Amino acid sequence: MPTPTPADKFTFGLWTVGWQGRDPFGDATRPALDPVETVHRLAELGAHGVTFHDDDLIPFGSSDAERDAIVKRFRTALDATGLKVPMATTNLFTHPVFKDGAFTANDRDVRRYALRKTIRNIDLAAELGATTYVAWGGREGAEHGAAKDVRVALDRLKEAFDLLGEYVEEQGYDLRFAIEPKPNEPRGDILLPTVGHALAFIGSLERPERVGLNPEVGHEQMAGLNFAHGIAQALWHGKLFHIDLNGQSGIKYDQDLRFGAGDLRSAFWLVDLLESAGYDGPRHFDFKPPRTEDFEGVWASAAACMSNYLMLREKALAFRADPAVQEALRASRLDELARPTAGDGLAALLADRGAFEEFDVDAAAARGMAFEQLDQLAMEHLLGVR
Ligand SMILES: [Mn+2]
Repeated sequence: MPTPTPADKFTFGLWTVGWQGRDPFGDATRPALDPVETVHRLAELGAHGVTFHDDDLIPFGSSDAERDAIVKRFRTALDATGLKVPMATTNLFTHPVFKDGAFTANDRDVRRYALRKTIRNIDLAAELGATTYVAWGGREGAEHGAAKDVRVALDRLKEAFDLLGEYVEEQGYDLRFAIEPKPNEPRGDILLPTVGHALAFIGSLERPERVGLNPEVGHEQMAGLNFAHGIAQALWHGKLFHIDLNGQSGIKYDQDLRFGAGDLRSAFWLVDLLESAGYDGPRHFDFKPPRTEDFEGVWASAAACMSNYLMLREKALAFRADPAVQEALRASRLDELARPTAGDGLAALLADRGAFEEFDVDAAAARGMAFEQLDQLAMEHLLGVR
């Protein structure tokens, strides 16, 4: 079984392995984990880094003195293990004050508080060397109709990102924002529900170059979408700033399974895409070890996220290197897709009788695409029989 090393850039949120198993129907099944222990355990498992929401590290309501002591202890653990903090984010969803959202809450004072809470943690993120700041707006949404004017709420969301961008620029931080779309849960309907919605929104911001995406496997799959396709489009726009890897089985509640569990074929195509596209950012796991597990199960689950990625990487590389696959790709005419449709210009296209007047439509319609043979080769690689 492949063993992860920091060069693989695997990272975990404190809230992932630290999830206590509290769900809408049941209490916690595990005690709280000390973030310092998490740092040491992740380093032992071969991870590259750790990420956090402000409140994961510093309990909500801590005094300044408590906060300083916690950060100092955390830094000591990072220094001792060499673990990095490539990303941080803000908890704008747990406290009841955020029940109607944060940057888009109808209450203006809540919006101002949310911005200040975020800015406070941006300072800490920059201090710890993070270069990505994730924004998941889980409470930015609605369950009612007229109670949320979506166009006006989007004005406020744009205002928030413009102000945060201005702050980061003023401070001279090397920090970019990554928006994390999600269709629903906890709100009935969340703003910026998919990768596509978020991409369009980013284009309306004052500093679009500073804002990209942090797509999560399960979130797109909750909307019934093809995750690898969403990631491909994010890459095409130069907006894949970060990624949340986990597993999901179809359209249902947010499962946050370990990476590779859920839709295994989709995970294979995702790893194939990330590796062949040369994505060099963190491979960040945002999963929840099921509440059936004790701590032994938690660490087994974290290790499995990494080994599943590495096993799929081996399979994807072998798939691409297989001469039979290269031949099948040609038979499926991927090389032809890569050729411009009218590289010699519009006038030449209009003058080409072979393109229309003399085009044998029936012969073209009768050509098989050979996609099944190609896809079965992927299946054989994935199942380990090739
Ligand atoms: Mn999730």
